[in-house]
This record gives sequence, C-alpha cells and structure tokens, in this order.
Amino acid sequence: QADKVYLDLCRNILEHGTKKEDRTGTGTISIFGYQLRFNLQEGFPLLTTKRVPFRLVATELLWFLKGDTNVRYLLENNNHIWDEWGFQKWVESEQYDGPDMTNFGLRSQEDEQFNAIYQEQLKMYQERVLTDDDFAKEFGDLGNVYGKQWRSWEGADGKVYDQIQYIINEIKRNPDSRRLLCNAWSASELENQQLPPCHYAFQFYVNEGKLSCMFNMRSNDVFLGLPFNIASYALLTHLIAHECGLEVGELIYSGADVHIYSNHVDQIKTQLEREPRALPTIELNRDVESIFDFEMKDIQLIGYEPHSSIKAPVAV
Ligand code: DHF
Ligand code: TMP
Repeated sequence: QADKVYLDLCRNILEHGTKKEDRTGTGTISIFGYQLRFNLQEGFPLLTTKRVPFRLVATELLWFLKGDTNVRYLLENNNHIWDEWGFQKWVESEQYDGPDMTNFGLRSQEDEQFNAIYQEQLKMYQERVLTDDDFAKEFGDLGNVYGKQWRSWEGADGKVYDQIQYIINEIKRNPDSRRLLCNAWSASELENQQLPPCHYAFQFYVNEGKLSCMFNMRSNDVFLGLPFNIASYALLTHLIAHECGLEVGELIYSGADVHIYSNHVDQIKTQLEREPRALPTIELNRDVESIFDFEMKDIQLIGYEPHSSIKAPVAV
C-alpha cells in the first residue's frame, strides 16, 4: 500500500512532469502539488520495493529531537546522509586551502580523477569533525537547521521556544487543538542555514484516540529524499503517540515542487517493475516514557524484507 501510492507518484511525474532546471545543475522532471496518505495502522510505511536504510532514518530523527545541528553526532552514529552539506561549508570557508572543490557534487560524478581527490578531502573532513572539537564546532554545524528550529526556536522577543514540547503538552492537555504545529521555516534564518528546510512544517491531529500527522515539503527529491521523509514522520508520529498514550492514525504528505532528478530516472524505472511486499511494523521500548529519551536500541523494526537497494548520486 505504501509502495503503491509512492510508485503512483513516480509514474505520475514520469508521465505528466515537465523538465525543470535546478540549483544543483542536475536537472529534474517536476510537478507542483501532490498529496499522499498512509494509514499507519496498516504497517510502518518503509518502502519495500527498494531497501531504505531505517537506521539512518531513525538516527537522523533522534538528532533532530536532540536539538542537534552538528553532523558530528551523525558521524558518530555512522550516518553520512548530511556529510556533503557540512563539507560544503568547510570548503567554501576562508580557512580551507586544499584542492579546489568548486561544484564538487557534479564534478565528482563526471570526473574520475577529481572524485578520488574529493573522496580524500571528504575523508579528512569527517576525521576532523570527529576528533577536533573546535573544527567540529565551526564546520560540523549546519546552522539553524531542523534541530534548532524544532527545539529552540528563537523568537523576536529573544526567548527560546521548544515547539516539540509544546505539541506534546498540548496533545495531553487539549487534544482537540488545531494548533499542534511545528514550523521550521524562518525568513530571518535562511542565511544561517546550510540548506533551508525542505520539510518545513508539520501538524498533528487527534481524533478517536488516534494521532495523525501531516507534513509539508516545499521541495522533494522523490527517489532519495521522499522514502526517508515518509519513514521519518511515521516514526515521529509513533514516538509522540507512544508518549501521549494514543494509537497511530494517518500520515499525510503534502509536497510542492516534487521532482525526479534526471540521473535517477533509470533507478525509478527499475523500482517500478518490482512487486511490493508486506510492510514491516515498529515496536518501541515501553519503559521509555519521554520521546527525548529514546535511543536507537529502543526502536525495533520488525519484519522488513525489502527488495535490494538501488544506488543513486545525491545532488548537492
Ligand atoms: N539533497 C538532495 N538533492 N536530495 C535529498 O534527498 C537530500 N536529502 C538530504 C539533504 N540534502 C538533499 C537529507 N536526507 C540520502 C537520503 C536522505 C538524505 C540525504 C541523503 C541518501 O543518499 N540516501 C541513500 C543511502 C545513503 C547511505 O547509505 O549512506 C539511499 O539510497 O537511500
Ligand atoms: P533546494 O533547496 O534547491 O530545493 O534543494 C534541496 C533538495 O533536497 C531538493 O531536491 C529536495 C531535497 N530534499 C528532500 O527531498 N528531502 C529532504 O529531507 C531534504 C533535506 C532535502
């Protein structure tokens, strides 16, 4: 079911999407405006038509929930999905004096020789973030991205607001609220973010003892980003339902510029030929009460037997 609606979206883009250039210089096929719905009672919506690395989804979400914005935590957990954006900050800084890394994302795909040099520099960057505190503080930090906006939003009044705690308190006290919302988009922060939020807002809804979530994306990489984004918000809904003593309801995705990168089209076509399998389920450690205390070991994915993974380059 989760795979079906996802693959329908892919087919829709391939059939009705139009060519659109983009910031990264890769080129996309794009549509504007699309909604997906997942009934979380029917299973955990982790795609089965390719392997989606759940551990990376979960450690990224725990990183957001800690309020952390530094890739050091991700590296310590062997999660490399944000490396390119930290590395970009480093090589564009005045202190970087290694080989020219201009446009490293595209060049590393096209130029074998450059790729070797890039991989070497990237490795040095990762090593320094892990071992050098001052370096990590300056160049491992992605700026005021999700973790900061979710947990310590800075108001015009100079005060700091925890949007996740607010949501949890309100769900417990006033579940009919229509203000169970977290906003990551801030006009005044765009310059201080290595990548302005793609999933920029989400809202919860409680009815008949079930917790539903709707999340909004201004821009969505359908092949690499979207399977992660669906699983991440599904997990967040499970975690909040767990703390608030609710069942899970529906997950609703709302995307604006929904695109397939030109160098992902063959991979999508491969995936479209595959038969969806049964969805896994999720089990959370009952002994953990606060969602802020969850660790990877408290989150179990059960019965995940996907088709093999499909590799694709990420556009930087
Ligand atoms: N930029 C772009 N162009 N697309 C994105 O999806 C994206 N996502 C970001 C940051 N910037 C982005 C954060 N999330 C991967 C998945 C999610 C993600 C970043 C990267 C990714 O590359 N996934 C691979 C596996 C990577 C691995 O095993 O390390 C995949 O096959 O799903
Ligand atoms: P943009 O800032 O020019 O829109 O580029 C961001 C790209 O990253 C775009 O392809 C969307 C993609 N993306 C996702 O699809 N999901 C995510 O969670 C993130 C962070 C990025």
